[in-house]
Amino acid sequence: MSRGDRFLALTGGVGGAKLAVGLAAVLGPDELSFLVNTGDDFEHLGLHVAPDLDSLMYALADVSNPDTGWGRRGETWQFIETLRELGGEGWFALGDRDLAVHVQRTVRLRAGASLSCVTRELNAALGTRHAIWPMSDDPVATIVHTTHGPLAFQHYFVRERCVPDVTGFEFAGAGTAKAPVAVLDLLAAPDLTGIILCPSNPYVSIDPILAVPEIRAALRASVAPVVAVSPIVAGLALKGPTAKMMAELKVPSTAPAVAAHYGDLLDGFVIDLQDASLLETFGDAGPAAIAAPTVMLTFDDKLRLATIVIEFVRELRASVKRR
Ligand code: FO1
Repeated sequence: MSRGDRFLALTGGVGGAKLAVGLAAVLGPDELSFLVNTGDDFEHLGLHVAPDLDSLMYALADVSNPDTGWGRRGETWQFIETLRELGGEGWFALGDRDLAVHVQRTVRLRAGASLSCVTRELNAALGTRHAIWPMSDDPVATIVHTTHGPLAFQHYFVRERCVPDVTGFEFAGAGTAKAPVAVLDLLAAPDLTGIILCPSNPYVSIDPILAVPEIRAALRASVAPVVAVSPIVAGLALKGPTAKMMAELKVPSTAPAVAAHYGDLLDGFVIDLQDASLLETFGDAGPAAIAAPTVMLTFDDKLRLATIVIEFVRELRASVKRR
């Protein structure tokens, strides 16, 4: 049932992709586009690896590994096992089928195609239907500052298993990175319905996107409400190191602290039913807040949350007078 809605969803990889699957099941390709973090991208073994773009692509194509959230279901590992036997760099597990995606992406980038273009080609080949945009075609690298010194994102996340205490984050290149023009056009559209921040890590999945100046300015200027879904439930992150990072940054690991992190960018915030008692902490000055079942284990969970979030956004669009 198309209502002429237009939504943009900002997401990282694993956690955000769950809601993305629900949103894509409810909204058609003409109603929903995705803007994805590329701060996790890195050059590895001579290949351009784009974990969040791939996690979203695999999730929307329904080929993702349900146990890890990254990589492909039914993957084989002959390449990485052989590389390890040869004494090569084996800490980042590239599956055989996944490897083909990185090779193809790298070949196309070296031939002069933009990351947006290659992303479109790969998604067309895997049969996803919704537009997926990298936050920029320009390189942006998330650097995690830790008590052990600065670490490139994948070195912190995978090689060091998120063990070092974090002290801050840097998004190298973000300040001069250009956003995709189509995304800026969508954000400036007078009929944009809403902007959804998926339940991804606010520090290393959503913040890198917001660090691109054109994107942050366009979000602020948009007529559409910005609604975030909390990745923190009952003080814990459902996936990944968000709660650990918050503790190390001396921020309470609570859903309201996530809303406070996004600050006045937000018009709406969705917390889990388990945190419903915290709704009263959102005063009149803050974003409108609702509680919903945000834990997504099954496809039905994803569909249910997406339906609630979309309805919440529509209500805010109708009622909230924008800046
Ligand atoms: N995450 C891991 O924890 N270990 C891995 O070996 C690993 C390999 C990997 C390969 C391709 C890919 O696209 C993602 C991969 N990830 C792996 C996930 C990825 O590092 C993170 O989930 C994201 O960067 C955080 O959003």
